[in-house]
Amino acid sequence: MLTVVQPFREPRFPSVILAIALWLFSLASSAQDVEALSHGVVKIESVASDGLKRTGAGFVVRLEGEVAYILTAYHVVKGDKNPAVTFFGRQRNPVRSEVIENESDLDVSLVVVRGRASIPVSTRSIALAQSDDFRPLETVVTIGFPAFLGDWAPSDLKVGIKMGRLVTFSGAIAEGNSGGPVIRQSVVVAMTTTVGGNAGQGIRATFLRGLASGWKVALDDSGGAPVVTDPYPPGKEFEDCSGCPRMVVVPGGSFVMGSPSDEPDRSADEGPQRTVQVKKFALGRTEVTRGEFRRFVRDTGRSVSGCYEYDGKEWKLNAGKNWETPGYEQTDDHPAVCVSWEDTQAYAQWLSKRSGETYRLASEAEWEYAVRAGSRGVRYWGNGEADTCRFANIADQAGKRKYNWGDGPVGCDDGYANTAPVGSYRSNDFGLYDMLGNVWEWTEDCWNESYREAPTSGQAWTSGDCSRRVVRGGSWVNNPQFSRSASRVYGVTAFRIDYLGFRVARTLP
Ligand SMILES: [Ca+2]
Ligand SMILES: [Ca+2]
Repeated sequence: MLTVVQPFREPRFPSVILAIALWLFSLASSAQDVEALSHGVVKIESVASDGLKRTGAGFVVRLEGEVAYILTAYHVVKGDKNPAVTFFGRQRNPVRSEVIENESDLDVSLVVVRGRASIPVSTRSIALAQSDDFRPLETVVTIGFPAFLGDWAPSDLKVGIKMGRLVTFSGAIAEGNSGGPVIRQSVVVAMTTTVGGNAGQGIRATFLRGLASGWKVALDDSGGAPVVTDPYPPGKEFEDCSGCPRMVVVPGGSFVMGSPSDEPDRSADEGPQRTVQVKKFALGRTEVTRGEFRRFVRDTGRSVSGCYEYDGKEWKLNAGKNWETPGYEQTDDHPAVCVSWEDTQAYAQWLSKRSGETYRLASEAEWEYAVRAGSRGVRYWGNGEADTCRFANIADQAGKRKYNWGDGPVGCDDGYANTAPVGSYRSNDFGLYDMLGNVWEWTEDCWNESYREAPTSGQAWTSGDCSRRVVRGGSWVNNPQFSRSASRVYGVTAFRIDYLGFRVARTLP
């Protein structure tokens, strides 16, 4: 599964050019936080009265209530009172803006976008520098829309000379960079006006400040710190380090945990139902994969061997089996199995150290809140079993063919008798994959026979039988009764078996 790395769009360009863009991205991002800055850069598309279309850049200098104030080059918006503005993260959703001030001699315009729905919550402003203390040959970065590099493409520039209000620079820039910010240490030092060849010039920020003041725009001067709002909006996906599991931000909320007494196939330990509050947190988009787990084993030298292996009828402890050789075919995109609860704790510790963030298992309450994703029924795709093969890898006709199972498996066929690559089925409404099915997942909680006296805070329940921990979601070998949002079983903490894995959670600030 490939994920397109922001800020690049679908590769509409030859791969060599994309590779250059990625190289530039890595260069630029090594010096400044390009992704964070991109939230302050907009794409501007205008159509002049003669029908001429232009694409350029602009940047947000003030966010005030439901209004974003954007500086751009006059020649980018010339002849169009209402150019289209696209914010970062809303690539398919340009909004209408209004040009409210022009300074044609200096090639600067002020554009506003109004309305809460038009401005993404992650938008930030970028501060304008208060002095010109950049030097010739210093490396700065610009973010723009040159046709050959793509959207929100960062380019490193070298500062040239200062001439009056202007400054020159050299680097890979083109028409789509016009109006874009030239940034040093997260602060705008100039706005690009003209470009040509591998060079350009721009208006220094100190003069832009004078213009803004004349236009009565009170600049957001936070010294370059983002004016944002929330770095972890619900639904955001992120990775804290290369090779770290991809995470999804799960919104906070409250929900009814457990199953009602009339739910088919339920067991008594799924009650009594109670309302639980869950704070916003991040949860692995998928189960931890074999490839991700290998990194941890290689790095720590941890011995993870001995596993209960399925022979088609029952499970037998096989000292020679482990997460790399569970007894059936897997690739590195399949979920790691033969992993004990103790292994998951070591993995989370290792990941926390590597990323500097707090990784752990989800509490059982967080896990059930996440699997439901707002749904109240038996499963996140509904109450019945009919759609199972589109949403979850459980015991089905594929497994029945391989193992000659009797009645019990679901009637559909998903093509996987054992584990499937993570993310092969549809997600739930929180964007989480394989919450039901594929492999069972360890949670943090100690085992208790019912929810009587269970916490309602969303925290893990750390009393009860802590030699056993709660396991959730069912797996490739289990019949539909276990692929229910409320279904819960347990595992002894040292237990390793070929249908049991995990996903990690992360505490958010
Ligand atoms: Ca299956
Ligand atoms: Ca699962």
